[in-house]
Amino acid sequence: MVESGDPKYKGLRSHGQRQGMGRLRRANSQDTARIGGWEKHSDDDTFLEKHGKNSRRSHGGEALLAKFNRLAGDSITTHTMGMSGHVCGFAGMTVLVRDSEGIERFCIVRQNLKKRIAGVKNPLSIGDNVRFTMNNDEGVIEAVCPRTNQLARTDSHNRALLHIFAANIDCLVIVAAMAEPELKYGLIDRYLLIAAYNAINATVILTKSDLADTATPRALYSSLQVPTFSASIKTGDGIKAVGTHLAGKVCVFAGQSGVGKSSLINALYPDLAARVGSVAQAGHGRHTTTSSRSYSVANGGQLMDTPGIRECGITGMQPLDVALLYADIAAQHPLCRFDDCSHLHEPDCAVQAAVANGSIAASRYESYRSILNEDLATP
Ligand SMILES: Nc1nc2c(ncn2[C@@H]2O[C@H](COP(=O)(O)OP(=O)(O)O)[C@@H](O)[C@H]2O)c(=O)[nH]1
Ligand SMILES: [Mg+2]
Ligand SMILES: [Zn+2]
Repeated sequence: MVESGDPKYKGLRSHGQRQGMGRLRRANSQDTARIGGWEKHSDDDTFLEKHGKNSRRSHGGEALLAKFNRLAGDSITTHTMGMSGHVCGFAGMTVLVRDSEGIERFCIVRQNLKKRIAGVKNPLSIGDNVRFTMNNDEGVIEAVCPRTNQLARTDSHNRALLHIFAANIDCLVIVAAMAEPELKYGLIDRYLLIAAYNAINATVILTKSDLADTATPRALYSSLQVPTFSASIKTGDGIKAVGTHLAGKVCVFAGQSGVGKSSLINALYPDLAARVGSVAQAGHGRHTTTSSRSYSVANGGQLMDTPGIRECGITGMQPLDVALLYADIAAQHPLCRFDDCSHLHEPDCAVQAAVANGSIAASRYESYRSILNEDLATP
């Protein structure tokens, strides 16, 4: 019922098509958390620790995406072969593919496709659009389509090896609570930076709006052109609006533990809990619990459960990347005296002037400075 009638699954999303087209069906339930760890990977207690100054991992950003797409593009002759589907999970050597009718099948990967896409730990990621053929009862993935974006990092032991956690993400849903735990502007800013660096749209959801007024952070992130919502499962505030905004999109939820991700997801997708049980049964008893997984949800979108957002970090970036990807800072950058102004100590710095007169929020400059001074400092 959920997948089969949905136009989203009738074919591949074309390269570059970022926005979904599903419609909200129901998104205002106030059910309490009951999926129980479906998004086991998305809690971010350790985010700041792991990506402090000791972490020097690079995830490579656009160059690595371009490399993947070049390799994937080499298989272009097979892009019309067989049937289309997208990768939604893994079990051992096999890949779970959801076809255009919403049917999930385990597939093996054609050996020459594996060889072609070398240098990555797994040639395929959840979210990849693939072409597959049926060989008797066995699905075989023949080709992978170019990606619009990916969440990735290099291996900590082998920098030539790339881990890709998710591909073709429409929206990074940054969840932050107004209280319990206290609102952390810096964490929101880091996620926004990761999203921008990886060409992923982001949305901020300010949860527990029943505990504190969301006006200040809402105004701040809205002014940065980030769709920003307040939400509460206690009062129902924002649930419908968030559901409408996310309808049809492929989403990764990120946020600290306890901010209300599970509660929000249950409120948005009341049908998911029931289905996750049966999804886990799929694949002929094989376990799918150890790696990334994506689920289709009632509004035509997908929910990705992946450790990637926790692990990809920001350490591959150059200070100038950060300056240019912070929208408010980038807007002032051309007015600085020096072209390569770091906005930390230079004279005639327009960014520092804007912070002083309040047109750049102090919290934004603080997180920018902390990223440059701590995460990206040369040891
Ligand atoms: N007051 C209030 N509490 C909430 C809200 N959403 C979630 N909570 C509570 O916050 C706690 C953590 O929620 P949970 O969904 O497990 O957070 P997660 O760790 O991000 O998945 C639970 O005790 C929830 O009942 C909300 O909108 N308002
Ligand atoms: Mg949770
Ligand atoms: Zn400057």
